[in-house]
Amino acid sequence: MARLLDAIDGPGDLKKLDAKELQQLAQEIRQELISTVTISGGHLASNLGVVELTIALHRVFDSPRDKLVWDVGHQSYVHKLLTGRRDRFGTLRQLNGLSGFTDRSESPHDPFGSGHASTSVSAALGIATARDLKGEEFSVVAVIGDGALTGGMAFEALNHAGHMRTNFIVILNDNQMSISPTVGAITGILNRLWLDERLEKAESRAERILSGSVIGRRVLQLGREMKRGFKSLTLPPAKIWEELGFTYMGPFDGHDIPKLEASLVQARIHQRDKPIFFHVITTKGKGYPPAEADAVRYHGVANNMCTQLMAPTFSEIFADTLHQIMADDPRVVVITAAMAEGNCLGTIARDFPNRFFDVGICEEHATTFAAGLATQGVRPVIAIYSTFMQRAIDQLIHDVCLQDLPVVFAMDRAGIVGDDGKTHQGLFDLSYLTMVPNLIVSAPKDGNELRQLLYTAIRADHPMAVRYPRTQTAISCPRGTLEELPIGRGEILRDGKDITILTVGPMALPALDAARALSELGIEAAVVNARYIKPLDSELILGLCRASGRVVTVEENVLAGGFGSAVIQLLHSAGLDNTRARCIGITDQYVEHGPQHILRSKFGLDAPGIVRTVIDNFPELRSSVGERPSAAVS
Ligand SMILES: Cc1ncc(C[n+]2csc(CCOP(=O)(O)OP(=O)(O)O)c2C)c(N)n1
Repeated sequence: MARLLDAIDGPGDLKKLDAKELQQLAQEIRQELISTVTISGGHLASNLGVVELTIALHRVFDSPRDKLVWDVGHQSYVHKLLTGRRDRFGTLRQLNGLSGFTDRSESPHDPFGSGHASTSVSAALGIATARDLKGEEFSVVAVIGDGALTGGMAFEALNHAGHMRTNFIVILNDNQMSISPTVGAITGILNRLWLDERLEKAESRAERILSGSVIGRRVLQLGREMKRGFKSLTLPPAKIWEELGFTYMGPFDGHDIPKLEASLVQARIHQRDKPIFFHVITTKGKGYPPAEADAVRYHGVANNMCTQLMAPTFSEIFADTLHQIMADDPRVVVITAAMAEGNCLGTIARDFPNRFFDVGICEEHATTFAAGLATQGVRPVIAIYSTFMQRAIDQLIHDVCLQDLPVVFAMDRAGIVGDDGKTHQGLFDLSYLTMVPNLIVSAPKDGNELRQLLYTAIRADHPMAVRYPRTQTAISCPRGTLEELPIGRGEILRDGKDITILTVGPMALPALDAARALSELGIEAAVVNARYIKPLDSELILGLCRASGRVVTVEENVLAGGFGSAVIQLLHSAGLDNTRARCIGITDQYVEHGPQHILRSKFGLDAPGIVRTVIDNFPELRSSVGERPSAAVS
């Protein structure tokens, strides 16, 4: 039987379907999500939860004229399927394929790009304000999850919007889940709204049953008095949004298309001199029993191309080492901004519940909260992805480093992350970290070194960052004795008189491969694991550069302001201007989604790339030994 979905080339086609067909369409969309995302990887449970909401939105509003702004954008797959991207859906998160988030360059139906949380209300308010300034007419809708609503920026925007009285709609997609259950006091308020809704429903059912008898009517009367008493003790939760300047509507069942549509039409007509807060209750993972039962696991599923190596990931080594350290040192606490799963903190949360803090999607607060803790002798470790740390640069500079407070930044997903693409690449941290006074910046080449650097960081009396990638480590890294690694000292991994290859983190490994290949060509390259990007091991670096006069730096970071820049500055300030330097890293651009190894190879961040850089830029090395072909040079 032909699928209804195959005839949906744009939102206009949705409007031709009747209620029964819409049910079938929802079913087909779920099938499509499950079959595609289990192969491509991506945010499965979040999208299963918004199928009906997305259909209803596209039937009531007229995209792209009306603007739908999805927060984070991880739940925009259904929107993509319904807005002319069905044929390309199989390319989701693959090289040159559809992005896993909204992207203005991908479709006119994506009025705002996303990836990081809590931006939708600000963006929608900006779009609506521009509309009003230009005297245009269209609707603007932001869709934000209860997880993203924990981010401070969402509240800044709500505060501003209520004050502006701008005509737009904020839809809260409330499934009580961030990646793990949503934390925070606001969640408590939302739960009460939900409870009120259930109470109302239960009450009308009871009324129908009890009103038939005298005793029943007495019981009803008593019940009403008790409810009034209960309500008078609590602030009606919807009032919060009303007090903020919004008209509150809801809560609505987010899986009932006809009711959603009718209420959205009301909201669309109603929106005149006040923004609307439209509260929808959904079930994360809806319609796929494994995802409904375990929405945390199915929030983001890995693609089935992922190789299952025996070696652990850097994230696992981090969490295991931190657990070991926390068992010995009661000063140590860990903070996550809603990323406990990604940072592998489950066991720590279980074993040290009083020293584990999930603060919500609140990187800024996490950082200053850590600073406050550190002033009192506590040793906070912030477990955070490199890309999300970008949110809190001022807190890092102003609250932590300016006061030289011993906070540890465990920066996961540093470097190229792969399928999540340009919003999630961890390619700026070396630049934004190394510019900050007092901050020590380090990167381990493997899991064993991560263990030692984390231990060093926790014992340092200064702020320190340890950055590590989204990957397995090359070797097995069992627990052992922890030792401090002297701050500012690198390690020579291989000697070589002709040229020095200076590397950051796991780039040491392809550099060693490259050095072996170069050796076959008669070029002897020294390989150095910088280990500390700040302070640099100036003695070691300058000594090697003085000897060979040639250096190549290799880093998974943007070239601007990164490790290579720091090395060149060091050479310059030491008067070694004659040393010829080449830097391998990310040139001035955002890096798309795709497999990590392909993206690395595109930027020369692998053994063949390093060999090429040496041969192309230092041709005299090769000519001095004659042309000798090598299989390793490709
Ligand atoms: C600034 C930032 N921090 C962390 C994340 C990682 N992240 C992606 S989705 C998500 C949870 C979002 O929860 P919610 O908004 O409730 O959406 P749901 O998936 O539950 O529908 C998190 C923490 C992010 N995208 N941006």
